[in-house]
Amino acid sequence: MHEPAVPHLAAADPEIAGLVHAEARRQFEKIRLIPSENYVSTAVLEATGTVLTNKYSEGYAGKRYYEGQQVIDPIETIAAERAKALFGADHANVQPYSGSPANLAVYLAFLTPGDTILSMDLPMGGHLTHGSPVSITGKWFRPVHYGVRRETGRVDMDDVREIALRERPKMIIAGGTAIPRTIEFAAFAEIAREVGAILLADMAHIAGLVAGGAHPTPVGHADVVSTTTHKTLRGPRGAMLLSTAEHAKVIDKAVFPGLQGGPHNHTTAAIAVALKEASQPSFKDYAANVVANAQALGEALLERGFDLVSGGTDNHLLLVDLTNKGVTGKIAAKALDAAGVELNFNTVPFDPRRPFDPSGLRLGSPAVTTRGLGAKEMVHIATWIDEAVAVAARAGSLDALVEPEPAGELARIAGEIRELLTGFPMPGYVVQD
Ligand code: DSN
Repeated sequence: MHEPAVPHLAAADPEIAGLVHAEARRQFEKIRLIPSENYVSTAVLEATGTVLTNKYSEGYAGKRYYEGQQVIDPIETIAAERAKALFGADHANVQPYSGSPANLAVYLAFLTPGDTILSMDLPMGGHLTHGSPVSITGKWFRPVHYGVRRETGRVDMDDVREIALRERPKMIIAGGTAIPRTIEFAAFAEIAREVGAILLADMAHIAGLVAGGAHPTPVGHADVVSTTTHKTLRGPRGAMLLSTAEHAKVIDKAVFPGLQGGPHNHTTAAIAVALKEASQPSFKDYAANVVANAQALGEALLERGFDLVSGGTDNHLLLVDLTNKGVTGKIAAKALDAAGVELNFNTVPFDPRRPFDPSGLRLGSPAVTTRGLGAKEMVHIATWIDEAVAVAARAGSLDALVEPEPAGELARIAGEIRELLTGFPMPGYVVQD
């Protein structure tokens, strides 16, 4: 059942309490490979469930628009100071509600509608808020994009420089959501300086690796760094903006009153707790293990004939092109979910298929690493993925997955996974039945 226990919720609203327990159990019994997800500690869970949710605090510590900030001010100050210390930044704003508003605040701080931005194209591994045509950032600004090279699956910094010199963007964004290789922040900074652009580093996916020393930091290179707090960083759902002292004021004004109202104080407290956890020596081991596990999983998948974009990974994330397996990402992801392996279908660079039914899968190691799984288990996981993808390919359609033969085979794998995971405790769940 869910831990901490929710007896009052169970009494007041058994329907929702039942669903909370069901989700806790689902998370316990599945191999969770969505690279942007994790398991937070019980301390972080507790912080998110406190009376801090009752308080409005528009403004910043010492300058609020509501009374009664005697406790909230120190909480937000502690969170910001911990963020600055952990990442070595001059300034931290811990109020953004999540990654998209954090990025939007940066646009508001530095750009006016119609300005050009240079960022990674969404189908190449970028993010919606990096100028996708369906996002406000693509509708109100003028995005130009870089991608990866077809032969290498990697960003070529000469290509980025060439586009920047041609298009003269006002802002360059480094980072994305499906990048399996090291992001060259220093090279991005050099290009940004050359063309007089602001550099925004979106390190949402890799913030925990940066904190744990397993990926080079963008701090010291980028003018502004945006990050969510709930991915590899292993905090509550939220976000932060880090900046140089020069940009502190304009960033703060953009977040509030520019874009948002009152900060979510229970989230701020939980961010502070997560940042304290991330500053402990054990977090360095976690970050190193995240990368080691992703690489072990990648090797085991390559041995089973899977085609990895860029041939492997430097970080927590793997992008698999399933074209050679004769099955689409969507059918494979659905089959894997039934088999107890949770990941997401994803476009691969130069994907000929549509985003809602693309050629690839995106997977990663943060959550399984938090559970304590290691290199040996990564080989088991690769075997199960291989088996489930083969079932999906034989079935050939979503409808056929529920027929007795594929469904039985997928249920067999799910049973083996449940068995394995009983040996790996999960914060947020206690086995009771
Ligand atoms: N939705 C996040 C991800 O899964 O990568 C990005 O915002």
